[in-house]
Amino acid sequence: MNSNNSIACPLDCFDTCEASYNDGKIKASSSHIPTNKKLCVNFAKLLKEETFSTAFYEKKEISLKSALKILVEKLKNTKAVKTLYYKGSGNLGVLQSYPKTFFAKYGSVFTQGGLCDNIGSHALETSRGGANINPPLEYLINADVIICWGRNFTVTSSHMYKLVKDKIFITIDPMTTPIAKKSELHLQIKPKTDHELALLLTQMLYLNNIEDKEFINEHEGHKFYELACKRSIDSYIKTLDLKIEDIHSFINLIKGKKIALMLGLGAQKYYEGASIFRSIDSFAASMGLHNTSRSAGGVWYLADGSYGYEKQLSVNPKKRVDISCIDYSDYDLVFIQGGNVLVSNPNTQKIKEALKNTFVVFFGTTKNESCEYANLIIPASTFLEKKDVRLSYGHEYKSISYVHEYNDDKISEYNLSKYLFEAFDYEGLKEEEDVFNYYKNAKAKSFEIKNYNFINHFEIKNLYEIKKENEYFFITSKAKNSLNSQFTKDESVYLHPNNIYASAKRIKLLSLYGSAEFLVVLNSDIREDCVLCYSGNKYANYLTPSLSDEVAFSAILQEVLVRIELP
Ligand SMILES: Nc1nc2c(c(=O)[nH]1)N[C@H]1C(S)=C(S)[C@@H](COP(=O)(O)OP(=O)(O)OC[C@H]3O[C@@H](n4cnc5c(=O)[nH]c(N)nc54)[C@H](O)[C@@H]3O)O[C@H]1N2
Ligand SMILES: Nc1nc2c(c(=O)[nH]1)N[C@H]1C(S)=C(S)[C@@H](COP(=O)(O)OP(=O)(O)OC[C@H]3O[C@@H](n4cnc5c(=O)[nH]c(N)nc54)[C@H](O)[C@@H]3O)O[C@H]1N2
Ligand code: SF4
Ligand SMILES: [Mo]
Repeated sequence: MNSNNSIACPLDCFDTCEASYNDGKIKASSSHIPTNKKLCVNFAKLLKEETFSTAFYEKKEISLKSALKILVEKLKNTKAVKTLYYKGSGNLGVLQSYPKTFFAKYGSVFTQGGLCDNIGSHALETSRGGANINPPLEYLINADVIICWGRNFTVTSSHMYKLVKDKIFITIDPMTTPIAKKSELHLQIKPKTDHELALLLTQMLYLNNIEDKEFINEHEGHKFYELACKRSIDSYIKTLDLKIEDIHSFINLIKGKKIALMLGLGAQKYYEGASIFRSIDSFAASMGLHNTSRSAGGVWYLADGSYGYEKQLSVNPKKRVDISCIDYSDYDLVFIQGGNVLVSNPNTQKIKEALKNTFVVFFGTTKNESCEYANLIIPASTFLEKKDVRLSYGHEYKSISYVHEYNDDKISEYNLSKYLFEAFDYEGLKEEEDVFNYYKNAKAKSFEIKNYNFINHFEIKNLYEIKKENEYFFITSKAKNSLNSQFTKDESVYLHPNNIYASAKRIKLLSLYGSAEFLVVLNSDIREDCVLCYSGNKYANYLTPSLSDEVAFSAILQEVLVRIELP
């Protein structure tokens, strides 16, 4: 399938598209099933993006050679335990992990947990005996009804959506997303009430006698049902802000049908996000979605794309620090690869202050907000200038990139690692060709879920119980025309037109963790008790907590309530 002219889209996206490169012309692949002859607006922007053409030291242009010398000198004169290695998700190719192998050997502190799917992934791994994997794409195509639960399906995986666009959809989301508008049923629940909905729906499965008795008996699933029965149907309906008719409609739509459940990040961005996620997955298990005798439907999430491969660049750093609570000023040198910490990580104000007090090395392709604080910028080769393999977290099709353009003023992740290994006289760097060929040719183990564990106990502090009248839930999710902090900038806050601040041009949002001003945009797709800022909004994370969740060391970007003031 992959000829030597193929290119993999490097962006952090479910679809993992593939294209071809001929004499500078780029064309979407027709043989890569998810791509299906189309690329997206973000890919088009990536191609037009202005990338670094030189290195910088203290904001002055220098040669790549000088920049690498400064890096080596700095690393040699700094205690390794006082350095931090940070990898963002600007390029998701497998070879992007090469620098990890140097920094682990050198002794840098690494991050643990994540800003993204990690809480949900931890939950699914806990329930499913260690594996977070998706069923084959064919099972999605064979489903009758697709439930989008906290996943902005048409926007964040537009190619996967196009493969199934004519199915019946149900959406569970506090926002009226585009897929909610296309759905037969939209359950517009309050944020952070998904566990309650999962319990209510489980009760209804049993009442309608449509639970998967065989799977439940085999895996002690009755304990989850007992948990579900601790509250009455009426009391769930009240706190969820739904009507009982909605729940009957849900059951009628799924009865006797092949169901695919598309899980997104939405329900897991909270302190007890793992328990919330396990509740949803246990509901799915009660419906029989993990029953191995199925050949249609199942549960999809941001799966571990490398599951079933022998990890080629895995490392074992001596120390790790939670990504959501890094104090950058604890380190004498911070190496940031392919990330925009100032915009993407929680508690922007704290990061801003801390970055001023350390030596920051930025290794990336383009200028971003974090570069403002970089003492040294090392220009990374773009995805057209290096080879790589992309494994997908959305489906089982990988895509391959060969080298199509050349530029000696930049350096690839492999070549930087090679340079550093040599400068430090380290041994053991794996050959780029070997790692590339392994991932290109190896076939991952096939899909299976072993030893399913239903959740049977949790304690969750409900945000709606502590929310005051003048406070709002803070929703922060993905936008169509940007890829996290890359490409289009949207610095607005979105409010429902009935919000008492609807007539203001600008407002200030305040949380326990910080405050910032925003331009106001009105949109009736948002619940009246919520406000929304898209990912990449450079003010959004002034409001979010630098705290980790209960079990996965990960960011809890929506475990926060906000107040509004006029600026
Ligand atoms: N165009 C585009 N595509 C992208 C990205 C991008 O930036 N732009 N980013 C990529 C990345 S990094 C990722 S991780 C994926 C993420 O893809 P998705 O999982 O689709 O990501 P989100 O947009 O964060 O959240 C999904 C939905 O959760 C809803 N939500 C918020 N709170 C709750 C809640 O409490 N309960 C429920 N049920 N729903 C809730 C939001 O309203 C939103 O519609 O997308 C990838 N694809
Ligand atoms: N408020 C809020 N915050 C969020 C989110 C949200 O929904 N709301 N979403 C979170 C999620 S899910 C994620 S995944 C993170 C993403 O956050 P980040 O990891 O910060 O990712 P990006 O914003 O895409 O920044 C990527 C940077 O990588 C660099 N880059 C691109 N290609 C390459 C390359 O080939 N090599 C190197 N070395 N560098 C490259 C570019 O310079 C670019 O600026 O943000 C998280 N933060
Ligand atoms: S849909 Fe995703 S993978 Fe496909 S081209 Fe766009 S950003 Fe890349
Ligand atoms: Mo993400």
